[in-house]
Amino acid sequence: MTSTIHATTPIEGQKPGTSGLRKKTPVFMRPMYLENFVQAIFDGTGGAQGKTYVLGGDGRYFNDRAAQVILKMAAANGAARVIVGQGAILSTPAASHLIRLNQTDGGIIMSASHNPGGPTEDFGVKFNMPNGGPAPESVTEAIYACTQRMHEIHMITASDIHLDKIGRVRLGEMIVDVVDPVADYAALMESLFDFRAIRAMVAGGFRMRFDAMCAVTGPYATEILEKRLGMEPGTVINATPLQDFGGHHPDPNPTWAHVLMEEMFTPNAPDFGAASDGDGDRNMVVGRNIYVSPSDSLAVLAANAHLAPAYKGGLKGIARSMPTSAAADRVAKALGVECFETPTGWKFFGNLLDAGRCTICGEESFGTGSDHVREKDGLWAVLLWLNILAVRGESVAHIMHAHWKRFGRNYYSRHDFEAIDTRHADAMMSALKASIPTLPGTEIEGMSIASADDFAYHDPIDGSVSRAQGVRIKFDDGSRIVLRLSGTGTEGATLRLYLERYEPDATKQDLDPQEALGPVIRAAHALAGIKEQIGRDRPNVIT
Ligand code: G16
Repeated sequence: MTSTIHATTPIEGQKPGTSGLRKKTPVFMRPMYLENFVQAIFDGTGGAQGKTYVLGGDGRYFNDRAAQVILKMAAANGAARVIVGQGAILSTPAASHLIRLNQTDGGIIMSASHNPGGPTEDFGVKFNMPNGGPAPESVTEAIYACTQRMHEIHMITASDIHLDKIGRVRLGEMIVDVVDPVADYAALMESLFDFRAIRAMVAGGFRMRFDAMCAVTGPYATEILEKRLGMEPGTVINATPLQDFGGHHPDPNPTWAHVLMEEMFTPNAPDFGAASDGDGDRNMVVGRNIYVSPSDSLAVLAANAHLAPAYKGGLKGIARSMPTSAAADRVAKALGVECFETPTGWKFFGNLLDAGRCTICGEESFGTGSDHVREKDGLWAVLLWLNILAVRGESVAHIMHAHWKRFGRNYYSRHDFEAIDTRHADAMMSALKASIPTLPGTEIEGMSIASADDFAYHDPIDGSVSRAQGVRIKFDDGSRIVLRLSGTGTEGATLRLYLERYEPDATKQDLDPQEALGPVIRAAHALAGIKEQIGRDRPNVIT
């Protein structure tokens, strides 16, 4: 077995986005593309010499081959040990947990998350820090800088390792521990929640449907929901992870998880439904005849978290991404705890969690999590919901209506315009940003603009500043419009338009959100000139 230095040249465009580097799979499979980026991860984080890493991915096409390359590169770069999920599989939250549990020097996660997988779809790689969380901007910038001056990569010449067999093997000098991807994670979940109360609810006839969308969560959900909580076999559908996710778009939202949505709105629907994404960090929650928006889910989880053993002492604080609705802020106020507004991207929660300033975090993009790991965690959110349902003994619909009655309802929706021309998207955002100073005081759709800005985040822990995180337009009645371009797409640009309106009157809280948001939607289109700028007036995904 020899360690070889391979000459290479910088490859353009290896700048990590909202969550690591995501590209079309054929791009990742080009000669040296993966290798350059992985070498940049090692170089940009002080080298791999003597370090221990976690490695796993969501099982999408190219996951297995990429894992072999990464292992051989880790060995050549001097890593002491890599802990790999069996079959090179780990959900993102499970990887985060393993990094923390084993106190490793970080981990490499192979995933393009909610993006489709397959030979012509998407692939991704990201680095997580020793705290288990996604690398912050300072580190992704350092990695990117390394990609720009990359001239050699290190990789040993060796046969592939059998990653299907649990146990310890050696790759050159490096130890490779192939571990059960589910066991430690399932044990963690059992330590956080009242499984006995949930089992009793299940024994009493409670029914659930979990759509794993042929992605990584299948084995985790089957083990926890069916085996440990006693739900009937078949509760988890699309439970076998497939390289192309069975053609599904593994993004748990009403558009892509429509099969689950349809079932939950039938007369004989289960009591509770949920779906998760490609790598298991996102979740969608739906009750019988009621969809729970991610922003509302965060607020309800925060308001009721004390019902679960792990959070019975209360929350230290709540954090949400800026485009997420202010529903959680109202809960934080009622609980008398701090509330933080961060840019989009789970990496921004890491400092707050590490500093003990917040316990629960969430995003409108179907992400919720807590300080148990440093990633959002789809199954965690589902289990906290189940714990709350078991203790309260009420339906999802009842809990939602009671929540709105107490706190008011933040009607909320996100409109996505996907795969638009990047130049048009950039031009639209530039024009909108240029108009910011003129917006306050403007009357539109019977509302008056109170303030407008391009969101900048000042991290209260390390003092770093992240600018240009999205245009916020706030109205004097509490309504809000946010516009930003996605940092996770791989095709053209995706415009995300986030819409919010607050309704304190309990007699007006049952409207269809699109109807309730009508004036806000019209105002957004007029202010940003969406049709004129990008040539589209209808979103292709509404969440
Ligand atoms: C990632 C990030 C999230 C972010 C989401 C959408 O999620 O971890 O924090 O909210 O992307 O980002 P964007 O609006 O830039 O597309 P995931 O599940 O894709 O890893």
